[in-house]
Amino acid sequence: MISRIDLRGAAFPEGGIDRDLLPRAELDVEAALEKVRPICDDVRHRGTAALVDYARRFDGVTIERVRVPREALTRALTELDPAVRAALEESIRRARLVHREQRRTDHTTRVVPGGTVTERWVPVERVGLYVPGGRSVYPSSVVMNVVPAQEAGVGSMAVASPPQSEFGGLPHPTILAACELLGVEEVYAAGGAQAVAMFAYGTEECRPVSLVTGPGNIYVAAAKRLLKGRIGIDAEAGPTEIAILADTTADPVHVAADLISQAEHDPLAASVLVTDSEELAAAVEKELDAQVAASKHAEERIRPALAGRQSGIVLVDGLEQGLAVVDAYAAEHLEIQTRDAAQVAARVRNAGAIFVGPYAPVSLGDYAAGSNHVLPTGGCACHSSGLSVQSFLRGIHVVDYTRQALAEVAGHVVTLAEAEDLPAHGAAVKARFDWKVPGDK
Ligand code: HSO
Ligand code: ZN
Repeated sequence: MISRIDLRGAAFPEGGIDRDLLPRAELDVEAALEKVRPICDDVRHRGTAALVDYARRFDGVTIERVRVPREALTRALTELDPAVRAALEESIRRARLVHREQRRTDHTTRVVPGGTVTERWVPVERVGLYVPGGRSVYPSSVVMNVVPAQEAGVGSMAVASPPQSEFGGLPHPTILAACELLGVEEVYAAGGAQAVAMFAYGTEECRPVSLVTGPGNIYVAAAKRLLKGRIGIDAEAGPTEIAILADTTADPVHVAADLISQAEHDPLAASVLVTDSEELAAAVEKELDAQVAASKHAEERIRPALAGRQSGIVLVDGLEQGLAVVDAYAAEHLEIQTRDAAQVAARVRNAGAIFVGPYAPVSLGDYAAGSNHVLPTGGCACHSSGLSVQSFLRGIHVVDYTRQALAEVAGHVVTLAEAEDLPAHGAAVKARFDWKVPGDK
């Protein structure tokens, strides 16, 4: 069901191994761009009327307005299963603990006497959070987007999630309940590219936002790419990924269960085991057969995900090569199930999140570790981080110099301005000293 890639005996060059040797899904966001462009333009020009039309066409619902009424939010929370409410509350509590500590404090550097630069952290004024609602309905993703935004101090936020015919054209009730629990009152029944366009351009009902975060399908990713610049975006989330670096100390039952857990998301999800143990590989293959057969989403998602070319068991010669492979892969989620797992984890350079040892499965992080589950996919973990308070802040440099402090460095500014053939830059400094640079004869 899962293929093997045998890298034993392969040369591992100094600069890291060739990523093309490793399994990975390809997502053609470029191709979706042409499809979403007219949709985004339409929302820009016709606003709510366009969103209502797309709700009919793509979601099969007839709605008159896109904004979810207040009563629907309160009702959803009242009707929420108490066990789900308790679990969401605990998830929120833990996420708050972690994200609160990420808050940045302003810092002032005294560069010279009379010359300071302060880095002032300012939250984005208004953000739009997209919550998917097709194959996946993830109230946990509401938590993972809203909590960091709130902890950053974002003053205004709106959530959009696709209208569901089953629920009278409203987003899924668990999504609404999670919004209510978090105190988010502005919720829209809009999905796909059109929801991103609503956030970017604004409509009669929804004020435009400055930043859009949250995962979504390929059309959401394409709309984010198209509208980036007008709005800020987080990453373009691709299908979920789990990589597990494991040795003979790992329990094949756990390894198989964890590989399956993320394969459950999507037929394009990636599950990758990297091990130096042929014995573990064989035991995991056997376990996969047994556990997949007993899984609810086996046929439509898990089997295709595990059998796809994005998944595989990578055999390596030892831990060093294993580390080289997981660094080259840069997984969204990386589990370390080896001897001295914490020490091994400390050596990893590239991963969205690292899960250490036998009692930190990715599912824990998905719901209730306190960490964020919106993480870089597709190898982007080598240059980007997951969602955090930082994603919702901007650092503004505030430059404050006295006359004397400017005088001290004026000559250097003028010299550099001349070196760049930008004499007006130098003139702006000279004008403050009667056109004579301090220190000149
Ligand atoms: N593993 C997903 C997040 C998620 N899992 C939501 C369950 N619900 C991407 O990190
Ligand atoms: Zn998950």
